Amino acid sequence: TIVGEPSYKNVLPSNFFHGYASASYQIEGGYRQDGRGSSIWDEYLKNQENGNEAVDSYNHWKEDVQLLKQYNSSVYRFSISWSRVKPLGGKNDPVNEGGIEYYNKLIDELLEAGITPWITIYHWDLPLELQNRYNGLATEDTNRIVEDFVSYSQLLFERFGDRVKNWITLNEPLVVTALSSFGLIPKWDARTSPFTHAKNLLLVHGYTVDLYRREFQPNQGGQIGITLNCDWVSPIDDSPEATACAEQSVASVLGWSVSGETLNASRFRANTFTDNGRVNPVLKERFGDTFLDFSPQEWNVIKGSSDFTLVTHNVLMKPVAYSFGLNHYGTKYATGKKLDANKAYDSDATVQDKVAFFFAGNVELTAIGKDGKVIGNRGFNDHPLDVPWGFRDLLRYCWNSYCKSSDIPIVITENGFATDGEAEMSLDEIINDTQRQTYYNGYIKELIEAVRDDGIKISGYMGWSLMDNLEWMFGYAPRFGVTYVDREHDFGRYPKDSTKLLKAIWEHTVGK
Ligand code: GBH
Repeated sequence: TIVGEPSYKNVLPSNFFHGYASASYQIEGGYRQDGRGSSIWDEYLKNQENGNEAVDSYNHWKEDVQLLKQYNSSVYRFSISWSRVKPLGGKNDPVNEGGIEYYNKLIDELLEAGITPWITIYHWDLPLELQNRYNGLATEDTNRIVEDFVSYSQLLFERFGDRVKNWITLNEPLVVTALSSFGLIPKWDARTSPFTHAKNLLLVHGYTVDLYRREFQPNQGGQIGITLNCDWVSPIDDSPEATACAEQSVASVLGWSVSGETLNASRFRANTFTDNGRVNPVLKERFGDTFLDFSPQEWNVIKGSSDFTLVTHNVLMKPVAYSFGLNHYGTKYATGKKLDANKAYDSDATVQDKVAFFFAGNVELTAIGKDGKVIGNRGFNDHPLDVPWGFRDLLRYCWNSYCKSSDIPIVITENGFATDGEAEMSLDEIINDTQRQTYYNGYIKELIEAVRDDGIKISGYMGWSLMDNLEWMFGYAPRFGVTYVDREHDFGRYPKDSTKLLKAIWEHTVGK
């Protein structure tokens, strides 16, 4: 069954690209094959459902490319497993040619199928050795992580940059910070200051971009940027508390990595991570010395350090194909009610809840509206809520706050919906994924209307995810895939009906 139908013929430009996204630890498996080293997730999840086998893309990559082809995808976003190409991770540690070979084959197969690769350099799977050596991305010794990260990135540019023209340094730096610093991975919580972590993330990003621009971009001619996540928050009523809470929540989530003059409304600036390299005075007052300033030299490296998501003021430093990389899932209401710390940090809270608590002043986000009803259809395990209008509001917000004045298009690097219980369902029932189709249909309709009616520029869209995979510490129960994978038997891949819906939508709406 296909739910909904494509509308608005040829509304999108003919160069609009579309496809799906994934991440190495969530799909590859093959955790001991051909010399891969351990990542922090191997260690963290060793006694529970984990990515040892995942959906075995390490051995099924040819089929994965066939799926993308069958779905008419023009792009595929995937990430490199750092410990597969450099098992110990460090600058002076050896390269694993077996790992390099895997990605070479994948890239070549994609190109042959007419699919443009987008590579995420870091989608959360740090080599375990670097965590053990100096506390990884949370280290107080910034130089060490910068050196190791940049050297790893250089390896990727050298080996793959002749064919790969789209690079994302970090997936969701805010979530990376949250995983360790806001207690999502309790084990690493205690030793980690979120500010040190955030600073390290911005610096590894900035220095990697700097290297690419100096050494590789002139010949390779690609673009490089960062992907940020933001769920939408809408005030539950028109009270000043609810309004302020909603605004501050969104502004601080994006502001964790994006800051400065691009945020026109001055009230938002109080929540951003940095203000021209100096710690925002409001944050400094609240967090004191734990919040580190950047040195002028460091700040120079971070300024303008993205071709497709601005990390700060100087948006137009280097004219390549600019766009704003955005991952989006769902929407909640802001009440503006104060919470106590225990509530805000309970296991139910999403990353955005925690950040709102942290930055926007101990406030409550909720899925329950004034009418007592859940804001939208609930996906499994607290993400995401199906609220298409929230996506539209976020697109308008990003366009008006960051993109419009410099004419920078938005690119959606992740968007999707998780269902549950498929283990109990027949294959037919799994394939007939009406809930997911309803989600995609609604969200993509909003995207198309944003282009048509709001004049917002959007260059491309990637659904999360190409196939069911490991949803990190939540295991395999939340299923975000448009493809079912039979992990019980042979890792067989079965396209769900949403792939047909999306194919039809793009066929109909992308200009010829
Ligand atoms: C992404 O992060 C990751 O990049 C990816 O690896 C992961 O598999 C994927 O999402 C799915 O989770 O309660 O409706 O407000 C996601 C960051 C932040 C997205 C919290 C969902 C809550 C949605 N998440 N958000 S809602």
